[in-house]
Amino acid sequence: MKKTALITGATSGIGRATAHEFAKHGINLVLCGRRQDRLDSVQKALSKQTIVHTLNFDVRDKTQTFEAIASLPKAFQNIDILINNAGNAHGLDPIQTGNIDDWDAMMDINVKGLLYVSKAIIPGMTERKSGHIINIGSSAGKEVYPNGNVYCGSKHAVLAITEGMRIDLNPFGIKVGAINPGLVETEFSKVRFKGGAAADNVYKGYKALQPEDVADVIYFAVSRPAHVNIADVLMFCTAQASSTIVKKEL
Ligand code: NDP
Ligand code: 8X3
Repeated sequence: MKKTALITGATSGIGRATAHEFAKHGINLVLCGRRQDRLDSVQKALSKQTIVHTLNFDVRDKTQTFEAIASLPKAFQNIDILINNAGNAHGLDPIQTGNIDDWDAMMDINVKGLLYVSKAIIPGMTERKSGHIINIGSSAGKEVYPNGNVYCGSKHAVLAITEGMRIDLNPFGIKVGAINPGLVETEFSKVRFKGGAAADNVYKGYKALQPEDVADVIYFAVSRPAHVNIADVLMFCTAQASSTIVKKEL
């Protein structure tokens, strides 16, 4: 029986690469994001390999989130795998000068959005007594770095929520885990620095993780035997030793 995965943030970066990886393995896909043109192009690219349904909603908006997931056609309603990936950093500022709209965005998207999507999907999983949830955390969820304050807080919350989910969903045989990458070359820094020049330098002078590297690990986690749950993964590129130590050759 083919499995169905719902991936948030499938229009870019890690989410899109995961959609490609899952499609290669014939997993049915529900791809989510806000940019319809991107959803259309990913759907077009992957429809040759598997069946794909797209949902356009903002995870910050709980009504939109619940309505979108409730609208799934029958063939896509039973979500076996949930990849809670949508999220970003907004800004990189000391706490005393941080921007409140950036703080709202990070807590609303990375934390509350993950909760809304999970709340819409988990009842089906508990009813069927099966399922697999992978939350995309970050090395920023394990270690706080200068000016990372609220983004790190949002990713620490993702890790705490992941543990809580694993405990509460244990009686239902639902697997829950977190994949926590360090620097990955995606649109992440363009969003963090609002398209500013600072984004251009983030991945210079070393080979950062590529979104496909993270997608490989996500697929590894979802393809383990039924009795194996990959609970927590921290992954860095070779040049990175911690949030603040990156060997660069400039
Ligand atoms: P990208 O910016 O490339 O992708 C972010 C994705 O999230 C997009 O598909 C975007 O879709 C979606 N998204 C953002 N905001 C919303 C929203 N309000 N509602 C719905 N979807 C939203 O970044 P990455 O691929 O790098 O990031 C994916 C995840 O990985 C994030 O949770 C990030 O924190 C985490 N991460 C990233 C690392 C990195 O260095 N890149 C390292 C560690 C973790 P759209 O704009 O179409 O809505
Ligand atoms: C993204 C990695 O180091 O920019 O979560 O926080 S970092």
